[in-house]
Amino acid sequence: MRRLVLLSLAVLVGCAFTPSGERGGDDELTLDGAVGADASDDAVTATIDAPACADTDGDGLCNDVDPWPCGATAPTIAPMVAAGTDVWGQIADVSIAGGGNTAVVQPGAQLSYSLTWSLRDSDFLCSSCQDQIEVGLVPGGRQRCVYDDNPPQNQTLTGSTTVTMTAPSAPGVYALRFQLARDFSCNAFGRTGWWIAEPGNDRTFGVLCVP
Ligand SMILES: [Ca+2]
Ligand SMILES: [Ca+2]
Repeated sequence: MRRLVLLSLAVLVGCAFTPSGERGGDDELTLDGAVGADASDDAVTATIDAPACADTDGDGLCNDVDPWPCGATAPTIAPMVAAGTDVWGQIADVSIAGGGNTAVVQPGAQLSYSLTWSLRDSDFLCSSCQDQIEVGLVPGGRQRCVYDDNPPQNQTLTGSTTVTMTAPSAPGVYALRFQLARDFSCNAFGRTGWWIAEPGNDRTFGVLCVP
């Protein structure tokens, strides 16, 4: 029993070992119970050199075991993000590649994210206006509209959609954001960028880390 416990401890120490450089060069692990027939001659001392590894964000965790290789930890993104008054929109239930609203994606990888959108147009001055909910990356640009129609007046519409995309090729942190638009259509007059201006951080519904 003692041998099992000590071995488990050794494994734990091994897992927690982080070659950050903070602990200097060599680290010593004492593996009791690793060899020998009885506890008295079990003790061996193994010296382990810190393995070289890529640690892009310098937090002491190698990239291949770092759950968020773009900083200490993934940012916390609100599960529902809303904007607007006369034309109100909301994005919720965001799942990137089957996970939550933050994800590590490899450069240039194909991925998809799903979301639930809601929209209410209570602007009585323009009952014939078309509305759009645009989504895209900042930095990176608009991807598409998840809503593009003239909604019934002052009713909350809701729908779900999945957006497929190619991850950026350059390492970095990219925000998924939405913009409310009132163009004639999503691509009126060949427009492919954001309506009026790139949306700010208050319209972030997801974050991608490209290591
Ligand atoms: Ca790291
Ligand atoms: Ca990290």
